[in-house]
Amino acid sequence: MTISRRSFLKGAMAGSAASLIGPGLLASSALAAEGAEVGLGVWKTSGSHWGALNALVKGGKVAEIKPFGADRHPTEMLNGIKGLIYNPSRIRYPMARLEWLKHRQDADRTTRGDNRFVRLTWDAALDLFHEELERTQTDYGPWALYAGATGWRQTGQVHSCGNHMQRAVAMHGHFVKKVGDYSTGAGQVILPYVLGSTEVYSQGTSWPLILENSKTVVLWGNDPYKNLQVGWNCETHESYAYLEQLKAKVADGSIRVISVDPVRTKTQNYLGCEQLYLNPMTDVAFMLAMAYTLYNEELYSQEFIDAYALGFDDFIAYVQGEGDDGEAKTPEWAAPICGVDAEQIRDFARLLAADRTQLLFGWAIQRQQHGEQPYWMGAVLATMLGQIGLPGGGISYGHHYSSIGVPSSGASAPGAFPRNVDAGKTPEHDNTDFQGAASTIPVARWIDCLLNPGETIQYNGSEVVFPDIRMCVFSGCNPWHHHQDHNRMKQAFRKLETVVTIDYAWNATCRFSDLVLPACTQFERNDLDVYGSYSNRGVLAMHKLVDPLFHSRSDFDIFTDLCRRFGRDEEYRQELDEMGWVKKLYDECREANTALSAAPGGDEPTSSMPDFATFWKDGYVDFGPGENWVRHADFRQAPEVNALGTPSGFIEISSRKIGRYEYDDCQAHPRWMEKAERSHGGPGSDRYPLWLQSVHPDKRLHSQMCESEALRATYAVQGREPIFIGPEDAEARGIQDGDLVRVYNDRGQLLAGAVVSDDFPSGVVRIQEGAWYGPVGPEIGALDTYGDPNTLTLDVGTSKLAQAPSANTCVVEIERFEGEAPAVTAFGGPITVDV
Ligand SMILES: Nc1nc2c(c(=O)[nH]1)N[C@H]1C(S)=C(S)[C@@H](COP(=O)(O)OP(=O)(O)OC[C@H]3O[C@@H](n4cnc5c(=O)[nH]c(N)nc54)[C@H](O)[C@@H]3O)O[C@H]1N2
Ligand SMILES: Nc1nc2c(c(=O)[nH]1)N[C@H]1C(S)=C(S)[C@@H](COP(=O)(O)OP(=O)(O)OC[C@H]3O[C@@H](n4cnc5c(=O)[nH]c(N)nc54)[C@H](O)[C@@H]3O)O[C@H]1N2
Ligand SMILES: [Mo]
Repeated sequence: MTISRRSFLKGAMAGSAASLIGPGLLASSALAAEGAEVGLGVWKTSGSHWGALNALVKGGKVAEIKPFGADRHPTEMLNGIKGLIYNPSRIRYPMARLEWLKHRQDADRTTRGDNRFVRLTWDAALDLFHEELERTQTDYGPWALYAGATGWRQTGQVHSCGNHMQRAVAMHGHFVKKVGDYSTGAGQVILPYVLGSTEVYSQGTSWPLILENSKTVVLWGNDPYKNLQVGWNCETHESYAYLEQLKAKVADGSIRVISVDPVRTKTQNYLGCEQLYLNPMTDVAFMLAMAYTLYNEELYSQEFIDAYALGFDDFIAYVQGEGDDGEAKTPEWAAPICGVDAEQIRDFARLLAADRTQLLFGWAIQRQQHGEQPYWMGAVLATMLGQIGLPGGGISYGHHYSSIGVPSSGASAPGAFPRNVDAGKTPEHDNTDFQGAASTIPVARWIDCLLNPGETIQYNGSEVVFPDIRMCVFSGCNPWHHHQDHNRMKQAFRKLETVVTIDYAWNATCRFSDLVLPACTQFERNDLDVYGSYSNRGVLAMHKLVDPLFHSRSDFDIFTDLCRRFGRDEEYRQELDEMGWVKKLYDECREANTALSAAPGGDEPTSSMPDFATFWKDGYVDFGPGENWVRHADFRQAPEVNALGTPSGFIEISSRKIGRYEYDDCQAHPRWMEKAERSHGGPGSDRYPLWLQSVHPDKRLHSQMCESEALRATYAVQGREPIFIGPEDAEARGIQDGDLVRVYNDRGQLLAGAVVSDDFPSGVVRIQEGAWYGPVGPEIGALDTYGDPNTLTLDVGTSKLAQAPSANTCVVEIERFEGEAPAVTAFGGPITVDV
C-alpha cells in the first residue's frame, strides 16, 4: 500500500501545531477534537454501520480504530475497518472493459465478466459515462435506463451515494426505478393489508417493557445477537444491554425464551435458551396446527377478535377442514411436514396462550417462496392470543434490526443530500414516454425484466409491463452479490449495452460492468449521521480520516463533475461544497430541534444544540434517552379513533382486497403451500437433499468487508467461504472439518470450505450471503472459486402479491472436492490490459 505524496505532506505539515489527547482518555470520554498531528498521531471521530468510532490517524494513515465511548457492546467487525480501507481489491482508477471500450454497444457481451479492463483518466471516463447516458436517452428513451439503486451505501447523510447517483442521472433524464427491497420485500407488502403498516420498519415495543412483562419470548427465525451488530446509521449497540438482561432472566427462570429455528443460532448459544426445531420453510404448516389447537382447545381470545379483527370465520373454516381443500390443519396433519411431533405443537400453542407472550419475528422466513404467508400467519396467531397492544405481548417484526426496541429520543434527525431534481426544474431530456411499460419495477424482478422485455406480470393488485432496459447504473449496491442465481444473471447481462458502476471495492459487480468509477470510502470524506439508528440518540460528526486513496473521489465530487458535462454542476450541488453541506444539514437539524423543544405555550426553547463549530470539534451531540413505548397500544385503547391503515381499519385475518386479486399463490387468508423445492422430503429433495440457507453474515455487512483481509482470515477455510454442515451429513459424504467441498445444483456450482458444527441438523447447510463471487471465467455455469451462495439460489418472486426475493428457497448437494483446486479469483481487482 502506498500513501499518496499529497496526503503524506499534509500529515507532515500539520505536525507543527501541537494538540494531543491520549487514546485512553479519548476512549472513555468519547471525545475527539479535530486536531493537528504530532508524534502519536491524532484521534478523530467517525462512524459506520458497524458502529460509531474513534480513529487514530498517523502519517496520513489510519493506524487504530476504537469504539465510540457510548458503545458498550462494540462488534468485532470494527477490526475489519482498516482492512476495508487498505486492501488489494480497492478500485484504484477509472476502468473500462476492454471489449466495450473498443466496440461499445457492438461489443461482444459473452466476454463480459472476463475481468479484463483498461485504465482511463477521470475526464475520459466521465465523458464516456455522459455519452452513454446521451445515447441511451436519444436512441431509446427513458425506459431503456435502469438506475434504481438499492443497497447498503455507507453511513453519512451528505454523501449518501445512491442519492448522488440518482440526482445526477435524473437531472440528465428520466429512468426506470424500483419499488421494495431485498430485506423485507414480502413483509412490507403483505403487512399493510393485515396490520395496516409495513411493521418491519416501525419502532417496536421498548425492550425494558418486554423484560418487565413478558413471561415467554419467541424468537421466530430470528438471530438478533448476530444481526444487531450492524445498523442502518452509526450504531451504538444499545440493544445488547437488553439482551444481557434477557440472558440473566433466562438463567433465573423468570422469562422462557424459545427460538423457533432449524438451526441453533448465535443468539440461542448466547442466551442459553431453548430451541424448537422445525423443517425449513414449513413454518406455516406448523402455525396452522397451532391455530387449530388454540381454537379447538378454546385457548384463544374471541373477545379480542370481536373487537379488533375481521375475517376470522373464513380462516378458521379453512383450519377446521371446511375450506376448499377439505383438510383439517390438525397437529397430526402438520407433523410430517414440519418434522415436529403433534404433541409438541399442541404444547407450544398452550404455552403461548398460558401467559404474556412476545413474538419476535426475523426476516429470513419471508425471504423465501410464499414469504407473505408466515408473516400473515404470525399476525393471526398474535390476534388469537389477544395480546397485541399490551406491554411484552403481541408481535414484532423488527427487534433484530438497527436498534428497534431501544426507545427513540424523539429528536429531529438530520436530513440528507437530495435524491431528486430540485422542485421546478426539469431534466435535460424531459422525455417521459416509457412506451407503455412500467417506469417502476418490483426490485427483485429486474433480471426477469432484462430477460423478458414487454412481458406483463402481476404485482400487488396491478399489472407491470417490463420495459426494454439497455443501460444500468449501480452505486452503493452490489447486485452481483445481492441478486439470486448468478448464471441466470450472466444470461441477462448479455442484453445490456452499457453497465456503469461506482464503488470503492472491485467486487463482482465491477467485473460484470463496462465502466467502473472509483469512489472513496466514507473514511476519506467529511460527513455527519445519526448515531444509535432507531434510538436516534444523537448526531455524530464523521471526520475525514485520510485523503481519498489512489484516484478515488467522493460520490459528491464524481457526480458534480458528471453534471458539469451538461452544464448543471452548480445546480447539482446547490452551490455548496462538502463542508457547506455538512454544515447546512447540521444547522437545519439544530433549527428543527430548537423548534421542537420550545416550551409549550411560549416560544423559548428549553434546550438547544450547540453551534456547528462546537459540534464539529466535540464530535457529537447527544439527544438523551427516549421513553418507553408499546406498539399498537393506541389501537388497543381506542380502535375506532386509532384505526389501523388496513382497508377496514381493523386487523384483517382474511383480506377481501387480496381475495379480489385472485392470485393462486397469495389468497384471501394465509394458507400452507408447497415450495418449488424443499429439503426433508419436499420437491427436489431426492436429487438435492440439503437445504441451503444463506443468512446474513456474522462478520460482514453483506459483501462489505469480505475484502478486508485480516478479518476474512478469521473465518475463511482454505481461503474459501465456509459452508456450515452438521456432523451426520458430513460423515455421510466423507467430509471432514476443513475440507474443500463442491456445492452444486442445476443452477450452479461453487467451492467452499467445510465447517462441521453441531448447531446444524441433518439436511440443513449454511453459506452466509455476501461472499464475493469469483467465477473461473465468464462462461455460464463456471465454477465459483470463493463461495457466493447466490451462485445456487432460486430467482423467483415470493408470489404475485409482493414479487419479492426467495433466496432461502434453495436445495443443493455437496461433495468433497478432489484434485487441484483453482485459485480464488474474487479478490485483487481487475486484470489491467492496454488497448
Ligand atoms: N442469498 C441471499 N441473498 C441476499 C440476502 C440473503 O439473505 N440471502 N439478503 C438480501 C438483503 S436483505 C440485502 S439488504 C441485500 C444487500 O445487498 P447490497 O446492499 O447490494 O450489499 P452490500 O454488500 O452492502 O453492497 C453495498 C455496495 O455499496 C458499496 N458502497 C458502500 N458505500 C459506498 C459509497 O459511499 N459510494 C459508493 N459508490 N459505493 C459504496 C460497497 O462497496 C458495496 O459494494 O442482499 C440481499 N441478498
Ligand atoms: N452481522 C450482520 N447483521 C446484519 C446484516 C449483515 O449483513 N450482517 N444485515 C442486516 C440486514 S440488511 C438485514 S435485511 C437483516 C436480516 O435479518 P434476517 O433476515 O432476520 O436474518 P438472517 O440472518 O438471514 O436469518 C435469521 C434466522 O432465520 C432463520 N431461518 C431461515 N429460514 C427459516 C425458516 O424457514 N424457518 C425458521 N423458523 N427460521 C428460518 C435462520 O436460521 C436464521 O437463524 O440483518 C441485518 N443485520
Ligand atoms: Mo437487508
